[in-house]
Amino acid sequence: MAASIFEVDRESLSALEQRLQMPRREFLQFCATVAATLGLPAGAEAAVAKAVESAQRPSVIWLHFQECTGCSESLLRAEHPTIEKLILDVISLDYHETLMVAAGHQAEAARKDAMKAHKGKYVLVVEGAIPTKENGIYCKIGGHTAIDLLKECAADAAAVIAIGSCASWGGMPSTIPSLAGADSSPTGASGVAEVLGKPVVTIPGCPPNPYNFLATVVHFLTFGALPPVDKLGRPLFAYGRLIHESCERRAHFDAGRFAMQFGDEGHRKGYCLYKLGCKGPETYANCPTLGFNDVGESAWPVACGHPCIGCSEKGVGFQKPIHAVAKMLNVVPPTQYPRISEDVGKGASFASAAALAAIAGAAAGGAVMVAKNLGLSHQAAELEKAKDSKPKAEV
Ligand code: FSX
Ligand code: SF4
Ligand code: F3S
Repeated sequence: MAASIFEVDRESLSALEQRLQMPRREFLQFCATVAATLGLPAGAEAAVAKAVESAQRPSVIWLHFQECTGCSESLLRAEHPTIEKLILDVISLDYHETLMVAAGHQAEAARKDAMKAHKGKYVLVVEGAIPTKENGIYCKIGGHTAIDLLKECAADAAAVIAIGSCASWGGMPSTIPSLAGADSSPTGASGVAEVLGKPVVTIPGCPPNPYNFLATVVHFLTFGALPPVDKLGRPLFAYGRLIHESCERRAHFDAGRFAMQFGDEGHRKGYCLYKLGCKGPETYANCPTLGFNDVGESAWPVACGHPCIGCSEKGVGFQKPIHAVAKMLNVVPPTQYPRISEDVGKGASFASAAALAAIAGAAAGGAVMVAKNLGLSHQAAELEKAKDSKPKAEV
């Protein structure tokens, strides 16, 4: 039988309650949430609780390069349960430029001391992109370029985690300006793996969900290893599925009900945001199932009415225009869509659509229809339709 979370020693739970100043119920809920986020089997929450409760507090060195510090902010500003308490309890944050009191030479000394004391055992977390043009002169800390600092700190690290899209693949600083002739970012902003020339664990997102980072750290504590990742180094528990696969508006996509403009009827009714540029069909992340700000599943960009911009996906976020329609990666859309609002008895019925599809038959015919339906080409018709369907005076 699987171990139960209630088997966790009561005494150690009391000690933990004191240490974290967090009711044990909240702590146990947190362990169950992390175990579920990691996709672990039933009973694994007990192992998570034990690992956190007896945490060896691995030393963490946290570097900041080209970024906005939103990754640290989102991690430390979470409200319920107080994630920062947990994160600061399970790790020993020995160097973090934004949070540490030390400055200048003292800060440099803290980094060197932690690296020496925990050689081969510390976890290196990198936030921000690394500018590589002109030998890295665009980001220097304590007289060293980001390139040199990264290489020096990574050399003796037990694990390297790139947090945020900037550190994962360049993120916002890697945006190519729309200047004539520009084919790369002005500073050559790059991801950690690219600069180190070896794969690292990446937690992309701008900012990433703090639970994805915390769950990765807890996995390291519980199993002594980082979680399984995809070819871009992203933990599969968080980035194994397309957003489009778990989106709550998906039924509208399948039924062909789209918002065509912000504030139109479809938008007000919560229809699919594909035609407003939603990049859910080409972005791998668990935003719809995890949500942000500890308020449940409905707190994420699409639920709030804005298309996903693909902030976590290399080649999509900060690279493709926000309102350009997404590429369908692995989901084939239906070939026939009804209009957003259809009068009874008008337009294509399911049967006639099926007959039409059968006549069109060939894949080529289907592809033309898909292109037509998914493009913005019938926006004008939709607007006309909306005008016609304005409520008429009662008779
Ligand atoms: Fe980048 Fe994180 Fe976006 Fe900001 O720093 S992923 S710009 S949220 O803070 O690195
Ligand atoms: Fe959701 Fe976007 Fe997919 Fe529509 S296109 S179902 S809004 S993820
Ligand atoms: Fe980013 Fe899209 Fe999630 S914009 S936060 S990947 S919904």
